[in-house]
Amino acid sequence: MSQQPNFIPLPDFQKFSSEEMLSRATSYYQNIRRRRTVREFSNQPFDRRIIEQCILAAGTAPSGANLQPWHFAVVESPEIKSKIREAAEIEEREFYHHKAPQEWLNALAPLGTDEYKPFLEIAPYLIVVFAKAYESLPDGRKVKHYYATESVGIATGLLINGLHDAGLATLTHTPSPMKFLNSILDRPSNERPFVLLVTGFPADDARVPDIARKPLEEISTFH
Ligand code: IYR
Repeated sequence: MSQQPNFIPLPDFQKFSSEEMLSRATSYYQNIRRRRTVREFSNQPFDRRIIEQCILAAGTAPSGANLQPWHFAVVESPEIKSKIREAAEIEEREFYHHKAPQEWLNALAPLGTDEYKPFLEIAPYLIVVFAKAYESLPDGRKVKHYYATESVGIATGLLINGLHDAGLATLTHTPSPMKFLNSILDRPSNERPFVLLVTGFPADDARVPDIARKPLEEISTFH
């Protein structure tokens, strides 16, 4: 038996004048263009409620059949951060010295990345985003999640945007493979690590690669 839909009037939609819309869109762009992926973090702590609000924001993302196929594991414990660093560096050593084809290493060269991941211990929080391919019900049945990867990607975008807007820097880190995160964080097998978001203030002397974003003409067509 499928459930009947239940509709309510659209709540809280805001309408603005045309000028205000343009001004808001411009401000949004001017703010988000300041976001840079940072690899040099300060250990300065900050209020955990900031992360909680950003996770709530991420949880508003559209998702396949509204099944909300995400889990956000927030790591603050120095012991767990050390375990994650150790496991990630094992994978990364393998990647940089054996697995990565030269073409991939060439593509990464402008970013100056390597197998050392001190930020995994320095930054105050690591947010591990998991994607759930299905939900396991208590009776053992499985509920399939549709478009789980796309949905979690959108939620992660909202999360990154929220953290940036709150005045924090992030690094989207994907040690590969990162199944070790399930065992370290004791997450069930229906959850697949999607991305690890290193979150904190940039180090005072943080530097970022001198790279640019593509212009509007290159990333869009209007039909
Ligand atoms: N996971 C590795 C390699 C890496 C891959 C991509 I694609 C990047 O944009 C950056 C790094 C690492 O974190 O160093």
